[in-house]
Amino acid sequence: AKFFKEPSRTFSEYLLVPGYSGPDCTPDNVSLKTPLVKFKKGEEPALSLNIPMVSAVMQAVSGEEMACALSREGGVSFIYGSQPIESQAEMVRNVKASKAGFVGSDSNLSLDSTLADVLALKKKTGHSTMAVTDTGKRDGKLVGLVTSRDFRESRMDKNTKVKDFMTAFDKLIVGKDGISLSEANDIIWEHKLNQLPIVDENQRLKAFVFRKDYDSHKENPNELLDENKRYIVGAGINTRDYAQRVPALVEAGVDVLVIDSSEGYSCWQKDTIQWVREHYGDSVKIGAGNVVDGDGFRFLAEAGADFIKVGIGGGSICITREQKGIGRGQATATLDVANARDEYFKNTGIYIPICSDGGIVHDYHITLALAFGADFVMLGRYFARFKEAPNKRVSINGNYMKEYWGEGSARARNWQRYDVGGEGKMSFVEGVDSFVPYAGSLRDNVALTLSKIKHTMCNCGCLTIPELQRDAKVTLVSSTSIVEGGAHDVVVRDENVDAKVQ
Ligand code: MZP
Repeated sequence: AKFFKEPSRTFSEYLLVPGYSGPDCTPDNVSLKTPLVKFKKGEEPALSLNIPMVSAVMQAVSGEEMACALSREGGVSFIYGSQPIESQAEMVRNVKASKAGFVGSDSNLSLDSTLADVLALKKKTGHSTMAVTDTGKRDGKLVGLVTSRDFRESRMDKNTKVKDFMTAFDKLIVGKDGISLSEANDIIWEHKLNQLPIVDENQRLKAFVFRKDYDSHKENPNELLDENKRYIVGAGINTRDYAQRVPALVEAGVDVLVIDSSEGYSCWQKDTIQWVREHYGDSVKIGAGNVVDGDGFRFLAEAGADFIKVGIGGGSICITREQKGIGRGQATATLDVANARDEYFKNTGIYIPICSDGGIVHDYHITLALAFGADFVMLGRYFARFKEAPNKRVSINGNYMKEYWGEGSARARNWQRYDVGGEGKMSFVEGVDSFVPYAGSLRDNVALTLSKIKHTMCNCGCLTIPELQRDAKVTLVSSTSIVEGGAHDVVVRDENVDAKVQ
């Protein structure tokens, strides 16, 4: 056997050492833009992310709502592939048909405006969704949300009023009919929501109430849209049914594919990429993985992958290392693959982005992954906690939790992800079924995470991800200094315990 000289390590074993921060080194000046697919030296990638975060190809994580919410913040979701081809394609189609941009109350639309007014404004602005207030002034009052689907599905008279046709949504979440505006606002503030959908007795959406300070009409500067102001969305595929699945996803408008597999250094991945190239040339973008060393990277790079995912066994719900004894510490794997990527770029002039997938526990792990050479990270547990994830919210001992299960668990039964040829069935589980604490809206949480990443980058004296990859100083920490990193040698104040002044 070949033995690696160094032990494989995880992100928790490292810290960043500050670099010089000049006067321009402020969070506002940090850009987190990063390539999603490969590009030639001197050229721009066909697809980039505005934030270095994508959501995992998992049933518990990446559905339609997640895809819209994450794209709105500048990242991309990969809609899970462990479902029938038609339903996955339908999800992609719905994301592409979803809104892209708001017309706020300054549009002068009101609930009393007619369909003709809305259509005229829609045409003028090119937006497919509109937020409509009851007053035409931005005063935080009742707001309706109108999507293009409402218009398609309805055969309404052009004189129909907005308040009468905002009923065409087919999915819903929270809220109840007959709620007063002040009640709605209380709920919004209590639960730190940005918006509260109001549904009728048939659970169909009637309206949204927005938080008072919610700037519904202002574009998010990170929002990720390609042509026609549509959200960018990805989808996972496998190495068995790609000849049927890929055409359906492409027809639905998918922007980028990824072969979702626990082990990507295989002939099956090469065959899948080749099939895509034969049928679509370079017009369909396809990532591959997962690999954990330079050999795996070079194989998939030669096979034509547009990006390459790194990571085996580090996922929070993953028991692959226990079950099969394969894997590698995520920090070491990322560094090794990043070095192979840089070498490949030097030799060929082609830059292939790499994605560190799984095992991100703290926000600073993302910054470390980038410093270790990742171009972006894929997260499952992190996104599964949000209300936009398709998993159920449950209450356990009075605490809200979200269900989170691995693709290799008996619940997901995604044998294709663990396919090593032979008969198509699951022989043993490689993932668990679990819960994660509910954390509210994606938007609030992602904003906080990005703020931490930007602050850390400023401490390192870096304003871009390539600068961080090049200039970051990283130190290994001893187990004793890890203890020093938390609160220590103090009794942390417990709010439930009274401290009487003596
Ligand atoms: P995490 O963000 O929850 O730590 O890890 C998410 C990643 O774990 C996924 O993107 C995928 O690569 C991997 N995964 C998903 N299901 C399993 C499993 O059941 C798994 N073993 O390892």
